[in-house]
Amino acid sequence: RMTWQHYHRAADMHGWLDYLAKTYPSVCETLVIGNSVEGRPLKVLHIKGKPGSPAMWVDGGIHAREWITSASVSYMINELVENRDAHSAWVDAVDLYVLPLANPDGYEFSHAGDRMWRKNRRRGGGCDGIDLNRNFGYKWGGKGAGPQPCQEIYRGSAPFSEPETSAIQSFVLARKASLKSYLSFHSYGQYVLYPWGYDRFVPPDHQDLQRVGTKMANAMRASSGLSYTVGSSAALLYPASGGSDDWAKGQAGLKYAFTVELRDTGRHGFVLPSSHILSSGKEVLAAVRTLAQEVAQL
Ligand code: 0X9
Ligand code: ZN
Repeated sequence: RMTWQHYHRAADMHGWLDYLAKTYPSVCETLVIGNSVEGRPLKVLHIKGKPGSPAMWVDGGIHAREWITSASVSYMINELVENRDAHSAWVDAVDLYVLPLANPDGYEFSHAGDRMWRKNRRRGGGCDGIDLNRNFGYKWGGKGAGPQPCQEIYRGSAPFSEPETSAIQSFVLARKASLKSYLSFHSYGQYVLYPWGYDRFVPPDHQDLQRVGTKMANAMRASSGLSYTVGSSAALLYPASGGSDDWAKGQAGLKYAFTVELRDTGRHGFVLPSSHILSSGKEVLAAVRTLAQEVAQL
């Protein structure tokens, strides 16, 4: 069982995913899609829909210090598995693939070493770590991604040089016929962002993304009362190339690619008190439900 009073360590979260799969084998299964630089599993929970359902990808924790994302995504998982009947109207209609801890080494380092760590834990000569959200292979190495290992936004030596991004790439490409959406949770700022992130352009179907993004933001506000700003990533935030969302849309061809920046708007920033886990988790559930309804045309 998991509690929502505090943030958990990586081994705890992984053990709990295995417990869910063991306890509810008809509802979900765990899939190890690869291993991190330090050898931790990249563990996906597949929450099964009816056979032939459209599939969705959800990840949290690409950035180590953004603890609220892994905790909130875990809350959503728990709700959908332990209390599936309450959500079956939409959970039956989609195949959900959820990776709560996309950067387990960085997450652990942010607990035991440096609370403000962002990157993965690839060892370098002078500085350690690659920014996994600059390492995806669409417009890799463009604006807002650094060539120097000591930068917080270091892109790595090549697209998908890191096992964490490369595992996501392989998994998504293998299922790209059924995957319809890609949703990455980050913090902070309270934004619903859609491509492009690499520069201030929008894709041809940007009106669909704006419409669905607005629905997600409305659902989150209905859940918690907090406001989320919707818009294209580079225009609203800053240009940053090599992100997961741009790759999912631009290369893998998944129409609905979003990055959601969870709470807050700067008071606590990355160091968000654990008292927010429950209400942030409910927002995540509301956002994913809204996207599922769109993807499954409910
Ligand atoms: O800069 C990032 O990677 C994200 N913000 S964060 O504060 N969590 O680091 C925003 C990413 C938006 N998407 C792209 N730029 N592709
Ligand atoms: Zn982030």
